[in-house]
Amino acid sequence: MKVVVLVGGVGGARFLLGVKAALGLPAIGEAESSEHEITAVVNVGDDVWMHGLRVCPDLDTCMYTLADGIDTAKGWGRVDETWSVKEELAAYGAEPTWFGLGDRDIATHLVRSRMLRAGYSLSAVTEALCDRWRPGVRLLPVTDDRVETHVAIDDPDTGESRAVHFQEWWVRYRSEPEAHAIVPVGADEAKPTPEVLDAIAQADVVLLAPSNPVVSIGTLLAVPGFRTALRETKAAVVGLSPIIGGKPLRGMADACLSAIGVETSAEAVGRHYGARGDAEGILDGWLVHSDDTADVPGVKVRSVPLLMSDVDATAAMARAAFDLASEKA
Ligand code: FO1
Repeated sequence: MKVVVLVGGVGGARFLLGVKAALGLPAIGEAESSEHEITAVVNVGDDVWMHGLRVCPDLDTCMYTLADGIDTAKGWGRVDETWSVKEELAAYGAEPTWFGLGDRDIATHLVRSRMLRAGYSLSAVTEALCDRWRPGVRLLPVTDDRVETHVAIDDPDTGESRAVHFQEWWVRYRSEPEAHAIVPVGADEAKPTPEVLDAIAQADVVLLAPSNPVVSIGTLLAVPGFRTALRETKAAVVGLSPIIGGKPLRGMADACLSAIGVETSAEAVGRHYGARGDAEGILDGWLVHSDDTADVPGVKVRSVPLLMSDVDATAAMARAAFDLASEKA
């Protein structure tokens, strides 16, 4: 089976572990051979230049998580990490000091930045990095063009309104300042890569991971042509709600949803994505948590446990999504 999964960072990476397990593949690493193909289309809006290095948090979180290189406590960065370079940068007063780049993680950014400067696309860079890590899932950035999520806030120190990179809002300010607007800068001029469009067109099933509907899934949908590809594929498109019992499991989906005027509920997010039978919608099916209900016109809704407490629980979620997808046929 050809499965395409739309993902952001931590939640998306954890979900991919379950998708692999649901297909009988080892959650970590690469199987010798399999008749299944899993492709992750990954958000690039969190990507950022830091100290002259290109950091791609969602791509790296997926790569490290699927190859057991991740710091599972933090959900990002490398396990067994050291911070000598970070300490030296701070000693120089080199800003930003609020963004932690670990010594092992820096090697990834050095290889990526050198390849990007040599003219390689982000897709080619990601393929090269995955040649070492072998995540067992093909990781595709949604676009090779520059798309960066910026957030309009009132500066906590001066009160004046300004736009900050998503990482400053999320890491420096802990997403506390109200987000007046969240903008995927560059999306209008970006296009999905041919590999992404081909994967969606060839897919048997497309799943929306329980990632942030605004800054992760929303950024994918903001790339012109991506939404159309989802509406035109023969594959069934099934999403999993990131909102459980009226609140997000982790991260800041509620702060982001309020910024775009969407209520923080499984039903509201499902309606936000919309039914493929509608003018703009993308969903055939929508999985909500066992205690939630949702009426999403034109979309088949099922209630199943959506807590990714371990790989087996996540695999059960993926199987439920495959079952719902097969009902569409
Ligand atoms: N998150 C933090 O809360 N603090 C950090 O210092 C930090 C550094 C960092 C470095 C590399 C990387 O790939 C991710 C990093 N993150 C950090 C997480 C990152 O902000 C989020 O994982 C994503 O952008 C949201 O999914």
